[in-house]
Amino acid sequence: MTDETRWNVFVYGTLKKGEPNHGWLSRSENGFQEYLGAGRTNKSFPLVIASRYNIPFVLDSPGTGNRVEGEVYRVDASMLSKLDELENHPSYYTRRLEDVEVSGEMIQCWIYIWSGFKPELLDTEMYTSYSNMGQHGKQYVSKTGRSQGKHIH
Ligand code: PCA
Repeated sequence: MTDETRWNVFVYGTLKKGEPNHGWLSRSENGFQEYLGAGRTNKSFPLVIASRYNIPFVLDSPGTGNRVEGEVYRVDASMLSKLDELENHPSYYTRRLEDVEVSGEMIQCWIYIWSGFKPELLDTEMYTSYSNMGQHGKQYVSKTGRSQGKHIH
């Protein structure tokens, strides 16, 4: 029997269209996905670019920063577990439900958030929307482009 359960996921970083990990989300072997539209978190969060690999993170500090802009997808359980694999949930990012506004409606979506960050990160620049090729010049280093080990810190 096939699993018909569908989940909403809000992506704000490298998984968006045109960004370095979008291929992971659009690959049909990974599971089902359907684009629902542009979204914006209901709460504000710090969206920063950090670590030596220039990874975009929404930090677990609601009420700080901006309402973050991204994209909402409807995915199946298979795709959700593939996204967890990419994002190292639950050991690195944590996936949790947050309210996201899509076409004037508020819907609950999974979002990958970083809880274990150092407080100094709150002093770095906070963005509304992520683009790898943005003016910040902090280009993302893909997992395959990282020389040592499997850890992503
Ligand atoms: N990938 C996930 C979390 C941050 C990232 O680079 C996303 O795009 O939402």
